[in-house]
Amino acid sequence: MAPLMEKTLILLKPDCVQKNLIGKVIARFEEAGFAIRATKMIQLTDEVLAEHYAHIAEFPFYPSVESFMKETPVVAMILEADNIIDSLRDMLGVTDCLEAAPGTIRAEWGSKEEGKNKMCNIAHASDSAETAEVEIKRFFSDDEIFSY
Ligand code: FUP
Repeated sequence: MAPLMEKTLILLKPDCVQKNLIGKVIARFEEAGFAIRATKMIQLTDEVLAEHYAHIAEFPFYPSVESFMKETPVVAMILEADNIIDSLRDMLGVTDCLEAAPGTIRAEWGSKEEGKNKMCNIAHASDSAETAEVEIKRFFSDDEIFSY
């Protein structure tokens, strides 16, 4: 694929925070050569979750996702690299931690517990350039984003 400098929005979810894996996950990002352009810890609210997860709002599992995502603060980040949207989602693995390829973050650290395996999956990453643009604006103001 031709190089294309992209930014993506990451949320390190409450299971990542509760398992003390923030440092290990960020180390994987840095080892991959992804530049950290912004980061902060935030407590998610019902309002922001309703926007962020509008595409799953009608599913019966949404209330569980909403309460899980408020269990602890999350770490929001903007990362930048060539083709990072695809490479970061490859590094994470698919949504279901039981199905995620060996070596991916979700296979290694996500929940294998029935009922939690799709929800407690360590991190969110934007799924397209269009989504990344909207999600970056949702969580960060311009003065919180750095290029260096
Ligand atoms: P992803 O892009 O991998 O974060 O996955 P989705 O956008 O499809 O899912 C959004 C959120 O819903 C994720 F946090 C996982 C959760 N989810 C469930 O809890 N159960 C499901 O069956 C599917 C998704």
